Amino acid sequence: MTTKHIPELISFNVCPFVQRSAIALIEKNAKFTTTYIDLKNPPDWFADVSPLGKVPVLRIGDAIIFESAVIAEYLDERYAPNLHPTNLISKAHHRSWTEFASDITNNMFMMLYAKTEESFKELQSKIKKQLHQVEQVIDKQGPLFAGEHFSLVDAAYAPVFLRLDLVDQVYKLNLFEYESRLGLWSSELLKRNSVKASVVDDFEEIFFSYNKNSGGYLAEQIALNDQV
Ligand SMILES: N[C@@H](CCC(=O)N[C@@H](CS)C(=O)NCC(=O)O)C(=O)O
Repeated sequence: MTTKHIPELISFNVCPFVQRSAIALIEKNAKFTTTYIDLKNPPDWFADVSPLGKVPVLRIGDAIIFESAVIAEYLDERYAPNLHPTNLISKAHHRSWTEFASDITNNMFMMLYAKTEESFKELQSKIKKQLHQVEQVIDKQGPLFAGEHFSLVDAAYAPVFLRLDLVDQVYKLNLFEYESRLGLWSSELLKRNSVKASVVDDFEEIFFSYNKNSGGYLAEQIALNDQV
């Protein structure tokens, strides 16, 4: 194992889990390269570097690190500044709520591509409830999860807020009020340089094009709104 190599982030351009890794790398001002693959048609070498067949993967020389939470921990240990609190309980608390972000991310993914109105609405209310749960534990003043300092848990929620915000511009999800504490957190994350720089320039276009091609309930609603 060596750390002299520049990390290579193996990515899929709309993946929220990859975005977490990119945000952490950028926050840490680390040099890295990004290799994009098409998950629907992955290159032959992908199976050799991704035991679970998923992105993100971080390749450092011959070493392979997979799972976004593990990548985040590695980056935090390797590069300053520290994006975890030092207090052990606070650190574990951040990790727990990062796990929670993974559940929201998966529900969001299923909502974006849900085939029926019923499943879409079910997931929409599940996410609304989950966001309300997070709102109970975030720092009261903000603007970020733990107050003023950016942490890895912020990197896990930013991809969720980014996608919900894009959808909200064309189809009102009504998941939280923009004037609420969650709204403040979301807008703070969305204007952050690391978050903006963590996705490809044409992210919005690509994101909506995947959604449109899914033929799901949301795509149908967006198309209907377009006709109005
Ligand atoms: N638990 C994984 C989830 C990563 C994940 O689900 N990535 C998706 C793309 S956003 C993927 O690679 N899916 C391919 C598949 O499941 O076959 C992590 O946190 O890294």
